[in-house]
Amino acid sequence: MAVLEVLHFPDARLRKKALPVANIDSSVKELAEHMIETMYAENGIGLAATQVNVQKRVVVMDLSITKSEPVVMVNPEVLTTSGLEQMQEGCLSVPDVYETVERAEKIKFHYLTLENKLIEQDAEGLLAVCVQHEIDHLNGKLFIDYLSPLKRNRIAKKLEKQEKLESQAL
Ligand code: GNR
Ligand code: NI
Repeated sequence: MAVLEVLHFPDARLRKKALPVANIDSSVKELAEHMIETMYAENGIGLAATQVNVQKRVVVMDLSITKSEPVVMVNPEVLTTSGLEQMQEGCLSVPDVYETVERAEKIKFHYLTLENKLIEQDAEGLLAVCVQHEIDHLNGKLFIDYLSPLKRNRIAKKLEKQEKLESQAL
């Protein structure tokens, strides 16, 4: 297993659109393993392949308190939505930024497991937010895209400055 590097906004690679997985082969299984380890190492509740510079539609998630129930979602898709809800979001690719985003309150979604089984599920609350957040990543979209351009530019400046300082400290 390995902890992969997580790309940070405004890295242009976060804007690439991931391609559907045609075959759930050993490379996809290995990617999922590495992504789970990376998610735990970074204390995230979810991670999309785009964030580790892989353009495949693979997401991992673990909303359990014990961090012992990883879920791998291949080719996840939202099927239907209802309602709107605001929630404070964060992102491993936008460190230390927490902002309120409005999304669908309830969703029906589906995905393939690593065993190639199609799972259809209803979600609300944090799971619904997380699924929408991760599918956005696969489409090259970030939660800060829902904010005003002024706010987003301020965040870009702040993160660029921070990365510069961190690279000097090494
Ligand atoms: O760890 C994460 N927490 C989180 C909190 C609120 C809404 C979405 C998220 S996802 C985020 C991990 C991440 O960046 N996934 O892409
Ligand atoms: Ni994210």
